[in-house]
Amino acid sequence: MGKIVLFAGVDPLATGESDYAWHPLSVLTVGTALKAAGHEPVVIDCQIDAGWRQRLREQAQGALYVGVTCMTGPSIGNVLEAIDIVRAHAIGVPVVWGGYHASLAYGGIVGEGLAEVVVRGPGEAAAVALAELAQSGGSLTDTQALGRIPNLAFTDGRSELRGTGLRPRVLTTAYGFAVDPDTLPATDYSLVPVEAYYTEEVRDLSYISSFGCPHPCTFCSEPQTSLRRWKALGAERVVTELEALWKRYTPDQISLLDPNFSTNTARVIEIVELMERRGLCIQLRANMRAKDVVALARHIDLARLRDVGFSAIFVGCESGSDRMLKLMRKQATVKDTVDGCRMLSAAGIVQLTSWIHDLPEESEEDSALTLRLLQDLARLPHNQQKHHFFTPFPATEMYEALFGATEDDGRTQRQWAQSDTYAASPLWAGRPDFRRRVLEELEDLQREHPAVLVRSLPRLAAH
Ligand code: B12
Repeated sequence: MGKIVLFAGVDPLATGESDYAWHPLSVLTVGTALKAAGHEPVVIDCQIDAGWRQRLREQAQGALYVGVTCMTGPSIGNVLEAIDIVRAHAIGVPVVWGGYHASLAYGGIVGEGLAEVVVRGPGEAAAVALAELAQSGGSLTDTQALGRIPNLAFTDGRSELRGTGLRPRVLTTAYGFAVDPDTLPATDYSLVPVEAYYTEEVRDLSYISSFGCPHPCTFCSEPQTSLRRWKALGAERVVTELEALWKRYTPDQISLLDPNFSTNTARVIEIVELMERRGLCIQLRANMRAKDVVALARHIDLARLRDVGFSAIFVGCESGSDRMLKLMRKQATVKDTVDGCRMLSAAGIVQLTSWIHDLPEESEEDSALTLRLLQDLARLPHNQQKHHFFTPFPATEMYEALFGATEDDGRTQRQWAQSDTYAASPLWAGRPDFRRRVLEELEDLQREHPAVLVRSLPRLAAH
């Protein structure tokens, strides 16, 4: 069985988004599937490996393929550098690009000839099928063989008229999202040196228990990747795995990176009850919608969540204007945000709220409503806020309303690498005066409540 090199390009330390490294679940899940199928995955993560370029140069030689992954934004630059290394030092070794950015901007990647194959969406089965194809002497440019593997994009070398000109023709295979995750093996963390991600201040371990999201929010890419479906590991398995990870790797917190951990409130309650029955208290952080928090509180005292370890809940609030929430199809109201935050606060749980400013069509009045709400929430115990300026992400409804179909936009990956919600992206500078005014108000808020604004404020575009 052959070697597959998996390169993780997301580097929040380099961009200042985080002061600790995050375990790269994207390549861990794919690597786990490859290992379970008898292959030899080698993970290279630029976050924790300063010598990654040299290691990649050596490891890529003789690999069945090199898989790369990243999100839209600066980490694309790392992936492009990794691809250059493979092309220069492992001639003939194919490149397979998967993950969030590739799933959304696959047309551009294939069109630029950066990867032989793009894997769209869930990648475990495709990664194994590609390894088997390469192992059996097949080629990752054999369009007939590729055509039999779901979730791929590639070119047959022909050209077609797209957008403003002739581009390589992009072929895609059927897109599947609905594999039962309970059939997947438990993520094999031994593929990375888990403790190398810990710092003196925090020993954080990443874990994921469910995939996809049923909501149609227009700024978010999840509706495109999950097709608004949701699938989850059963409560019993989640609790058993969390307990094992807690004991084996002794983190001081586990981050549940589900797009929306609370999609099924009955599952959340089952998890809490199982943890209670097993006498567990594991420090947990999770994403929940405010509306789900309110729904949960109808069936369970939120203090029970806190008592089994739920210490911080990330809540995507986005705006304090119902008009904007409706426009972005958030399927929730400002009242949900207020109620959800108050309930978490009363239970002693930190609310890590996230906000988007200068949305398209956002008026001064909408913005004033948001700023007023921020003031109110900042007075709640355990309220924290993270602020972003709107940046359109590929294939989202909002991006396509502004620029037309992502597949035809002609953007290069170098251009996409400039996408950034903190440092003002040249892809979308927004309204500078609007942003300046919001920043002034946020600076006032920060002076008044320094502990509430957890990250540095977003920056304006440089002129
Ligand atoms: C954890 C996380 C982070 C962590 C990343 C940690 C890390 N080392 O990976 C941090 C906090 C750093 C982060 C940052 C950002 N994030 Co983020 N993040 C997430 C989150 C919560 C979970 C991602 C995850 O690990 N999923 C679990 C894994 C298993 O899923 P996966 O990566 O998709 O992998 C599967 C497939 O894609 C595929 N696959 C993946 N890679 C590969 C590779 C190969 C070779 C193959 C074959 C297959 C394959 O197979 C896997 C298994 O099925 C998501 C999800 C969400 N909806 O909220 C957002 C999300 C991915 N992030 C998002 C955004 C917008 C960002 C930021 C751009 C925000 C910003 N600051 O502007 C930054 C960019 C970071 C950077 N520097 O590039 C968006 C994605 C937008 C996009 N177009 O990429 C999401 C979807 C959130 C949202 N709803 O908008 N993020």
